[in-house]
Amino acid sequence: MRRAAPAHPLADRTILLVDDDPANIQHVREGLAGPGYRFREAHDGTEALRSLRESRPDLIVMDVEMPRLGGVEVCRIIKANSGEGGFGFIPIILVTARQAAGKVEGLELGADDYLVKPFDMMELSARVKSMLRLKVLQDALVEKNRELDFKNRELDRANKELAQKREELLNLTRIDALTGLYNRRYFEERLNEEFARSSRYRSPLSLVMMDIDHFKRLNDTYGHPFGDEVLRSVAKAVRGRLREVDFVARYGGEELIALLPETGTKEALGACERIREAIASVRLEHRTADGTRQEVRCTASLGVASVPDRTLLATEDLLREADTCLYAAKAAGRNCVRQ
Ligand code: GH3
Ligand code: MG
Ligand code: MG
Ligand code: MG
Ligand code: MG
Repeated sequence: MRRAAPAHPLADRTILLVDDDPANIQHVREGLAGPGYRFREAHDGTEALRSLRESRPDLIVMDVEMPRLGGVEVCRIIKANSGEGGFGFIPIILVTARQAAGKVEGLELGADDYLVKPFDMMELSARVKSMLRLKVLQDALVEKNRELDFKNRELDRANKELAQKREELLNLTRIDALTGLYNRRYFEERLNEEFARSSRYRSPLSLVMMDIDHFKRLNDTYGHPFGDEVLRSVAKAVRGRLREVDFVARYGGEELIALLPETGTKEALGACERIREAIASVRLEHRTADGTRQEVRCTASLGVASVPDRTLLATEDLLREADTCLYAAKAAGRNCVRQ
């Protein structure tokens, strides 16, 4: 619901009148009665500060000479607390019986305007209007800034979400859907990087190729979906046997491949033996339609090649050598490692 616009653009604005003499306050109230301002009153500096803590006026017209806490001191306190979380911007018109010398002091302390008693009511009225116009502009600026801050925060949040989504999407293009391992394409990217790093620093790097033994037979006996299940379990067993820094991918149908950085021939052979054992320890249960249960196991053959090696100068050499070793493992009777 839209509020009816006030009759005067500055009506509805609140002015805090601070003076230890009630007659002065009354005089100013009457003089400013025209546009429909709201008034609040305080009779010394302490009361003025208390009133400010309760709610913010749009303007303060304040006497300088007051008992206990004078107008100049109150002005200093308000202006020192005008930042975020403080009083904000409240224009202050100081009124004093002093001679014009005090004017400079008051303005330097941050009073926005200054009048010397006895003053012309028309002049006070004009200065009040000018100060309130300033305050209206300032309020609009503060509001705009707040909106911009809010929009910026929303943009930041949206950007972060987008970056995360992009990362997730990118990851999806690297993952093999069946096994959850990385796919061949991403493996090749990583192989190129790791091979280049290993060549540059002459650090050891091993590549393992694994192929499940007689997988065709397993598929034929228990069905393709069960074969998929076996493949998932083997992938999990291999991943679980390797270090965080090792990189495992599905290279083809039932062929997995692993990259072991900082791993030479001896350690690679050990790692392959552990992988071979882990795969041979996988136990799956197959159920036929009539409810018969059967324990199914499988084995795999592994071929491993390592650099530095004088004959392996490119990633293709390393891949070919590991494949040759895998073939040798198959020829040697399967469920074994060849290097
Ligand atoms: P070996 O490797 O010991 O020589 O015998 P093998 O029976 O495993 O022979 P090969 O590696 O040539 O055959 C791979 C089989 O794996 C053929 C194919 O039907 C099956 N296969 C490939 N990808 C998948 C898959 O995603 N799911 C299932 N269930 N089977 C697959
Ligand atoms: Mg006074
Ligand atoms: Mg195969
Ligand atoms: Mg084969
Ligand atoms: Mg096979």
